[in-house]
Amino acid sequence: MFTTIASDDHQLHFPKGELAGGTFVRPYECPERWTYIHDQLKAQGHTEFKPAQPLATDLLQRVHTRDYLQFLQSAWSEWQKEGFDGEALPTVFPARRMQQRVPEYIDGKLGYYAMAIETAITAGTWQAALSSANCAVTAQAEVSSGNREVFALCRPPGHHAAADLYGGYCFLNNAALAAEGFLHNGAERVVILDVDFHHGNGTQDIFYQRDDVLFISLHGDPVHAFPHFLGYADEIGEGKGEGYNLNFPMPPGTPYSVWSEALRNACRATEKFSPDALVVSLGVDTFEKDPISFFKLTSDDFTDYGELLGRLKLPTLFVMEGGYAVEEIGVNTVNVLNGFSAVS
Ligand code: SP5
Ligand code: ZN
Repeated sequence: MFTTIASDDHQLHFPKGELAGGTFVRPYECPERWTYIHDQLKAQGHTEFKPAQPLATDLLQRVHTRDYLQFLQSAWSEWQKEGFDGEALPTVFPARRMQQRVPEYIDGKLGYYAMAIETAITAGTWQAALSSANCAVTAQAEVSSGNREVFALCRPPGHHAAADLYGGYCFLNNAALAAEGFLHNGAERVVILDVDFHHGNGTQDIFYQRDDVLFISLHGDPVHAFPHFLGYADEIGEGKGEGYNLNFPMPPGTPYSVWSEALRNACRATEKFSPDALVVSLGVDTFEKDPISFFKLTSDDFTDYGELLGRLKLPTLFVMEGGYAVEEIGVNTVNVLNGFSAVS
């Protein structure tokens, strides 16, 4: 039975709008995602829930810059001070051939720190993001103290957030914080395996020059898929991090037969690295019915790959990332955990 670390604070982040396809739509990343997963965990006997402890605070500055953390905390009040009616969204960016300096005015700050514009900042966003990070680090502590079945039900997700970038529904990088937690608790090497449909650009960037965290990501080819500007196969790490970043971009329509071969390769690389802990960035937007993604995994495939992960026999932490087929998100997520349990 899995122990789940979760926080009701996720509800504090519920933007009304997301710019998609040229119109404002209700955000795909919505509070019901959490509820469907929560309810399915209970329905399938994973009845142990523990609250998040404020354990992320000490680790935040290992992952994020001081100025970025300050920005996230004050963005909503700075936006409100201007008397704007809507939610805080960026409109202008430090693109090529422009200054990379932090402006003072909130419009400029939003553009400076954003990597995408679909993600609104609202009144409760900081508290929700901080609690989500606390879920991840509390869950990491639970694994470090010997629990073999731990799930961090994080919302908002984290893998698109870099040291000083938010977007793609992410603000604080929960998986990166958990990896830092493992290192702080005595681990020498950690693997972060990102199976969300989207490339974990934030996580990759955070550990790109390091050899103590191997980052592996299976995702939609950036030529076709968000976040479009990172996630190519030739991104292998830099400096002493060279060789410690592994990307498996895959094309539209990719079925489980192909995806699972990439996962087997990822598992071999994980075993070769011989980590003390494994963090799984668990997005279930690889599902065939996901509204914004293009892989073709079925609900049963999630159970199957949960087993592949269980066979690694590593201290493992599952951290929730994406998944937008809301009615099936609970079943698909719990299937991974059940597959893992069945063999571990
Ligand atoms: C954590 C996570 O999964 N973040 C994903 C953020 C994706 N945001 C923008 C996606 C735009 C996709 N547009 C494709 C529409 C196809 N109908
Ligand atoms: Zn995703």
